[in-house]
Amino acid sequence: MFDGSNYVNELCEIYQSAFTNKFINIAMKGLVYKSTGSWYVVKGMDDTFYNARIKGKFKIDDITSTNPLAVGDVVDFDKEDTEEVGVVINNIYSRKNYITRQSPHNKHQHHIIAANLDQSILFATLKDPKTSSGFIDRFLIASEAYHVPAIIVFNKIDLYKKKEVEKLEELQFIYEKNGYRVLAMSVQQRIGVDEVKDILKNKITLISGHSGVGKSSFINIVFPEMLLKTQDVSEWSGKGLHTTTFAEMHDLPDGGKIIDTPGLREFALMDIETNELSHYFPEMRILINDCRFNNCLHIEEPGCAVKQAVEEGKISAGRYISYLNILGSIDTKKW
Ligand SMILES: Nc1nc2c(ncn2[C@@H]2O[C@H](COP(=O)(O)OP(=O)(O)OP(=O)(O)O)[C@@H](O)[C@H]2O)c(=O)[nH]1
Ligand SMILES: [Mg+2]
Ligand SMILES: [Zn+2]
Repeated sequence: MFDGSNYVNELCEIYQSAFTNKFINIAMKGLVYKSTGSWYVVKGMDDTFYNARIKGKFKIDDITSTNPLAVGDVVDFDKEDTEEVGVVINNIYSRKNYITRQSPHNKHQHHIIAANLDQSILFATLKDPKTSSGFIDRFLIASEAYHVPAIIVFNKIDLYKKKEVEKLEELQFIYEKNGYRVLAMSVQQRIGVDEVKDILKNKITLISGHSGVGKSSFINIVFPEMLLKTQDVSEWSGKGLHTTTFAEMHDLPDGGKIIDTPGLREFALMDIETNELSHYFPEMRILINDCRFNNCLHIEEPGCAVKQAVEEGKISAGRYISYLNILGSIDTKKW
């Protein structure tokens, strides 16, 4: 397995030797810890945080994105002579991976959530607010497509009544069967938090999910030294009241890094072709070669192994419905 922290560390070491030899005295390599879209916070090799801007246009990874630079990017920067506080980023290193979503302003543009990740944890809740299975599936597909291992954590289990507990068991069964790790947690009651904390050790982890699911609360509870802003549940209106405004990376005291993100309202997928969608459902991926037609979209085609597995209950009906919904939403227009 390719380890993100090693990747970043290696790049950093290469630079450090140049830096300590006073090879270059104002240029430095760093890691983006915060990105607002117009300015950035970068941690340099000297362990100092710098406010940074970018100069010129960057385009890497061959995608059109609204933000050229994201949390997790490895960059080179210069200390500006004219401005004492700020530094200027002049190079981005190619990314090991990244997760994007559709830009809220332009549906044909990507918005990069974070780069160079070891894993992503999706925080979901079945109450206050409710995370739909469709949202979970979209997130998992993006993680599959960008090769970022995904874990699902259901938070706020203290609020779950019989109905939600049954739903949790059902979802846990379905996702675990498909190879995803699923954990149940209550940040408020301190149930299951240590298990989630253990997953973070020495990894770069993206924490994602709807607004109000408890991402920042979790980070505050397990790493009290970091105290981030959280929102009061009574203020949760479900209407874009995001307390975490920008994605931000934090160093964990025992090694590793965590990226807190603003709540996502929806998760629209980018750049996925209709004929490759089923490849991102592990339970469908293994059956694709058994379909009669090699261009089978698993809708109404005769001899479809996926459809048969759904009928036999081997593939969950809910996951198949997600598949059909996502298939229907894929924009086939090329821009
Ligand atoms: N009952 C209950 N409430 C919780 C739990 N975890 C968090 N909360 C509450 O949920 C509310 C939202 O928590 P946040 O941590 O701000 O949520 P967030 O995911 O960071 O939200 P955004 O920053 O908007 O994306 C706060 O009032 C928390 O106190 C839990 O396990 N149980
Ligand atoms: Mg938050
Ligand atoms: Zn098929």
